Amino acid sequence: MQAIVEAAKAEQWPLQIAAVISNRADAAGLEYAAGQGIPTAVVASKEFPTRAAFDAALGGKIDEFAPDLLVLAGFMRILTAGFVGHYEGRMLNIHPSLLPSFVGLATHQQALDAGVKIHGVTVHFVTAELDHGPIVAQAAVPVLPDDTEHSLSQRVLEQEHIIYPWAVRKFAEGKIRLIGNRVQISE
Ligand code: NHR
Repeated sequence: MQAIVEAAKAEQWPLQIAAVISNRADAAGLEYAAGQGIPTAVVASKEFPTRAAFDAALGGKIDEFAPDLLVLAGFMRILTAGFVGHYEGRMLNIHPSLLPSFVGLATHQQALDAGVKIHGVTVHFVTAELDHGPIVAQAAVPVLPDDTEHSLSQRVLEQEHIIYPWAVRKFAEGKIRLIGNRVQISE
């Protein structure tokens, strides 16, 4: 999230960051965003009895800001199909693996356990099926012999900070087209 906000400022993107919203009051990104003059909000997931109730409250809060694009950045709650449908074609996520490999959590450990020589990161549209939406951008990194989960995750994170801002900018510029399951991006 911070990398996106910094790139938007430095490169003077044609957009406004409408708000930064978290399901946890202690998320570090809230303080950063507030310091940048960005509106913030918390919808505390632990205060809701069901996923559907949380998603309804979250959606209500997001819609107050009427965003054109919703960007998941470190958001760790699986979203219901109803929520996802409401933002179809206008919600992005970044997932730390080369999808469709290694969905879910602990992706760097999954890559080490599988013994792959190349790992990476994927920006994708969010659909109801976890980590399966249309792929917008990917970046690959080598897996080195002495890698640990930490060293590998740091190498991937460097790429995350490049491709996520790039993808958001392309969306804001109207240069991303969804054709079925495929994403077309123009220069
Ligand atoms: N929701 C839908 N419907 N589809 C996707 O593709 C989603 C999504 C919600 C979040 C981000 C994803 C990631 O890239 C994401 C993609 C959390 C979990 C998870 O298991 C899985 C994938 C992602 C984020 N969450 C647990 C849950 O029960 C909680 C885990 C925790 O709190 O640590 O929600 O990583």
